[in-house]
Amino acid sequence: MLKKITTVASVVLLSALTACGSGDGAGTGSSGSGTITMGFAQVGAESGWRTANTKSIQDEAKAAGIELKFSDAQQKQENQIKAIRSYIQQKVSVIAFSPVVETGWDTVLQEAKRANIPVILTDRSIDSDDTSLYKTFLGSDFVEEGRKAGDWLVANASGPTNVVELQGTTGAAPAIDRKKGFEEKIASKSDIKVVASQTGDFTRSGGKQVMEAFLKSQPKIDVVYAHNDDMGLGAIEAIKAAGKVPGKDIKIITVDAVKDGMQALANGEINFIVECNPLLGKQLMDLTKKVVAGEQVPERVVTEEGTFTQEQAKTALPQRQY
Ligand code: GYE
Repeated sequence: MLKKITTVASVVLLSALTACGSGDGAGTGSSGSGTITMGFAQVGAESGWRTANTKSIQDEAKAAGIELKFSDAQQKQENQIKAIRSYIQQKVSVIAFSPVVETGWDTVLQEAKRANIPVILTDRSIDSDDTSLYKTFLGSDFVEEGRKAGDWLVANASGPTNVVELQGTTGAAPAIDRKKGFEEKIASKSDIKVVASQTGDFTRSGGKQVMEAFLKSQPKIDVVYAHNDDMGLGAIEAIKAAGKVPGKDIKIITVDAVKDGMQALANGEINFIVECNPLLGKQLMDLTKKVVAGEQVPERVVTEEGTFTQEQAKTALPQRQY
């Protein structure tokens, strides 16, 4: 349907070497027919971002002639581990996945390593000391995204400002890092305070529910910082239901910049969005081909992204692809 942007990211070479020091490559790396097979263990279908990410991976696998085995873990680590084990059994050429949470991956990734199947992390990373468990990590700098959100608030807040935070999935890299980067920046202004912070699981319904509770328990809320658009959109519903005006009575900052978020920004209901680009499919397939060919790949590939104000959203919306 839609053509993919191919210039979404820049390659940052933190190291000229692959993350795997052993240099054992991908084995034969392809099935008997010579076709590369990829087992992809997706997080779930929790947000507009995820929908766009899944489509990008499916479209670009097709375009690259890579046979894709795709699974949706419904935001549960145990499901992702099961999917990875089944890909090992099926002897795929490459396993790629977006880890729902940061920790608890070493055992299953050691199994993949023993089977000589290379692993590529995409979108979210893992927290492990053993960098030989994966070849490369392709995705955004989530701490930087949090910093951009914090910078905007520091520049735009006037007087004592009470913030409520809607966190992403507990234990997920983007939830941990977006919180961290934001806190780092607002620390410079003592009158900006996070008065409540809770997970909305990156979903619209989660954001709505948590915001309803915040509106009841917090006497003064000036700003919502939501770790993604979907939770921000859920918060908008809760704010309206409480008889307040989103974007005016309560300002809203989100991350992602998917179409629904950008529309709300252009309409004045969200005040600022930090972009996080989901179109990782093309780069993932390029990296996969290199890894299978035994070529060296950078250990980290960072996605390039910006931010949007309400005026910028109005201009960008007609060309927005997702
Ligand atoms: O921001 C959120 C999704 O991991 C970057 O996951 C991704 C995040 C994205 O559910 O909308």
